[in-house]
Amino acid sequence: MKNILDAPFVEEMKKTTANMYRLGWDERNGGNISYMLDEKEVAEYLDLNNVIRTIPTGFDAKELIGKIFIVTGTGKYFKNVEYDPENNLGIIRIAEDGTTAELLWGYADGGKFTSELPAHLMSHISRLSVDPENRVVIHSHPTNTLAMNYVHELDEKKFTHTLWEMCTECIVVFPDGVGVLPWMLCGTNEIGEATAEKMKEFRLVIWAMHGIYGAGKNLDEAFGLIETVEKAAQIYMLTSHLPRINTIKDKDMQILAEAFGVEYRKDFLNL
Ligand code: 2HA
Ligand code: ZN
Repeated sequence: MKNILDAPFVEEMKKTTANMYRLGWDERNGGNISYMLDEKEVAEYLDLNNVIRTIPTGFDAKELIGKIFIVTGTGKYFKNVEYDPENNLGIIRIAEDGTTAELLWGYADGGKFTSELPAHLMSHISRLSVDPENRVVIHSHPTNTLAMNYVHELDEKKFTHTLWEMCTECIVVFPDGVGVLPWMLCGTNEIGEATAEKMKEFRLVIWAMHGIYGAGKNLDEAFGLIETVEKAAQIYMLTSHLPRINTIKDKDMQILAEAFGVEYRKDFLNL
């Protein structure tokens, strides 16, 4: 059996959480990540018959029975993951009943998965229904994205349109746009269900005045989506109080989307 601390997926989680912490997006215990792993790969590092303990999830994820995820721990700090993965991360498998998580590794101090597990697992189910390759869901509190929530209308079309206008590549990176949820209580099944509903349509979902969710087939893709939104939001926050002299026009965005051959939300442009 190989050493789990050398597993590429543990290494990736360490690097991603450290990176996000240093970008200032994941203060204290802010943010969480879930990453679906390949059973055969995990079996190189862990005895899959050895369940350390079981933890109720509080909802039914029958679509994910048997699936294995590496997930950040509740109350844990992204800052600390790289130094102490075994306490700050856990590897769980969704049990046969669909409502229990079997701990295969991690949460070594008796901890458990993020309080946002419902939003994560329900989002996995939604994304998998439209993209069987989806593996990763990331939640984060990126600074400018959050700032923009306070000064921009929280309308999906208007919010996406503004982000697309802020950098030439935005419409190419997230042609499907950004879903927006109103402020809601976090950590609940309700916000999980609302996020998952949006995730059928969008890979990015804003939680108003809280943060963002991004989904993708790997950590790079999910992170890169959030990073691109955050960059656009930064340009917006640097310029929105100044007279606008130039802009990317809707026609330009259409030309871009067509040149790159992406399926974009035509109804989000005013052509
Ligand atoms: O895990 O970000 O939304 C801390 C959070 C909750
Ligand atoms: Zn949060």
